[in-house]
This record gives sequence, structure tokens and C-alpha cells, in this order.
Amino acid sequence: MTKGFKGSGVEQPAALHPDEIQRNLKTARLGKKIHYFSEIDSTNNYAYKLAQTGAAEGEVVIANGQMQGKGRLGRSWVSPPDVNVYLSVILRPKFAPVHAPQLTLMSGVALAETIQAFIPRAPEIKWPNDILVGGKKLAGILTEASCEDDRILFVVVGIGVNLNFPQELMPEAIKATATSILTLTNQPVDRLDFARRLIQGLDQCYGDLEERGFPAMASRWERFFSLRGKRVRVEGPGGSVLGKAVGIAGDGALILEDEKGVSQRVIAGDVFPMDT
Ligand code: BT5
Repeated sequence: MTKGFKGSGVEQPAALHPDEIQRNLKTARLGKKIHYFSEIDSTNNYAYKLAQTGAAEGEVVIANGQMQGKGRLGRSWVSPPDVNVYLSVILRPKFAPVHAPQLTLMSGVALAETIQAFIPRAPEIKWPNDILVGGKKLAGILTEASCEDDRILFVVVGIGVNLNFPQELMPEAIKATATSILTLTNQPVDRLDFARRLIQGLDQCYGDLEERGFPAMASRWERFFSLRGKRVRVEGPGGSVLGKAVGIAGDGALILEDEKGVSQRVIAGDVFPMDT
């Protein structure tokens, strides 16, 4: 059964049904249980509640559309039905909360590698959580953790990717800054195939992260790091920091070099390139 996205002229599979995603899904832990919604407020909110009530590591929440898709810091994620992928994964890593940001970076690797198979050029990761192509945002990651004392109870990694989102149907607020795979290639993407590959990629990257730590994955992340050598401003919780982006630390912090050549570590914030 197929259903078109109104006005797009593109035929889509009707739904991202769990049993279809699970068919041929090759994972060690992720996606053994998938909760599907045709419409939901936010897959992250639902996954968070599931995790609070004991859901197992690897459970996935996926939706055809979101009414209140969330970005970071109270921002919203535009989430129309039928065209994109919105999913959240529950993880219960054994490492300390200080390492939780690495889950965003490992998810960025999985997401960028998955996207790369669908477009003719390399996507860029804008530290810490945006995937851009040609400077426009294609996907975002929202990681929410619940910690107690010095341990992580669970982490929800939420991912939104614009697949078959026609540019002309994007709201004005994002039209000039966002893109989709459809826009980039003129070819509709099979959402089921994309979701399956993304879950597999996350499963593999998560396994690698647990086994070998982030330093072993840093070079995969850096392949997509487009800001190296660029002057940037980072707006973080403690104010703004200026410097040249030189790379990423083994723990996932962004390394900036100030005018005096002194290295600074940034662990959270929004990055704005200053060079034109
Ligand atoms: C993010 O936040 O990029 C994280 C987005 C995570 C969305 C997923 S969908 C599944 C799961 N469930 C949820 O409720 N959320 C997650 P941030 O870096 O704060 O970026 C948000 C900004 O991106 C907005 O303020 C807009 O400027 C822009 N934006 C919103 N929707 C967009 C879209 N569909 N495509 C491109 N840019 C968008």
C-alpha cells in the first residue's frame, strides 16, 4: 500500500511498520522491539517515559509524524507526516555521565555514514549534533540523559532526518536553512530502507563505542568535520568562546585554539562559523 505526501507527487510506503523494519534487520541490540506511531507528540518524550518505566536497552520509538518534535534548548523540530524519519533509541550505557556527550557524537557518525550512502557528496557534521549538506541542515540529533548519583540510568537518542521533504513545503522559518535528500538528489528515498540502515548503523557504532571508546571512533567522526581550521564562535551555557576549530578530543569535547594559540575545550554549545 502506498500513500503520497500531499502535493509532493511522490509515492511513499504508507508506514514505517515495525515488522517491516525488523525484516532483515541485522543488529545485536537495537530494534528488537520497535514502537510505531502514525502520529505522536515527540518520539523522544515517549521513549523517555518508556525508559522511566523500565524499557530495555535498544527499544526504538519511530513515528510517521510528530506534533511537537523537539530540538535542543526548547527549540522545535519541523516534523510533517509521511516524508521523513523521526526515531528515538533507548540506551543504557555502563559508562559514567561525563561520557554521555559521546553518544551524540557516535550517533552523528552513524547518521552521517547512513546519509552518505544516499547522496552524491559527503555530509558535514556541525559539532555537536547537526548534519549539514552544503551548509544546509539535513538532520539533527537530540540526546537526553537521565542520571542518578554518578551513573547513567538511560539515554534517549532522538534523530530527525529530512528525506522526502519537498523544499517548497518547508515552513518559512527553515526553508532557507534546511535541505532534504529529495532536494539534493531529486530522488525519493525509501524510508523503511533508510530507517533500517540507520538503526543498524547506530547498533554498530554503539557497540564500537562501548568496546573501544570514543578515541577509536574519532577519526570516523573527523572525516565529516567541516569546521577544522575555521574561525568559529561557540555560544555555550557559560557565554561565548571564539577560536579556531582544530579538532575533537578523545572525550568528544570540541577543541578551539584562541589567538594566542592556547587550546580551549568546549563541551556544549552552538557553533557559528565566522569566516565567510
Ligand atoms: C536538533 O536541535 O537539531 C535536534 C533535532 C532532533 C529531532 C528528533 S526527531 C525524533 C526525536 N523526537 C524529538 O522530539 N526530537 C528528536 P537543534 O540543534 O536545537 O536545532 C533545532 C533548529 O533546527 C530549529 O530551531 C530550526 O532552526 C531547525 N529545524 C527545525 N526543524 C528542522 C527540519 N525539519 N530540518 C532542518 N532544520 C530544522
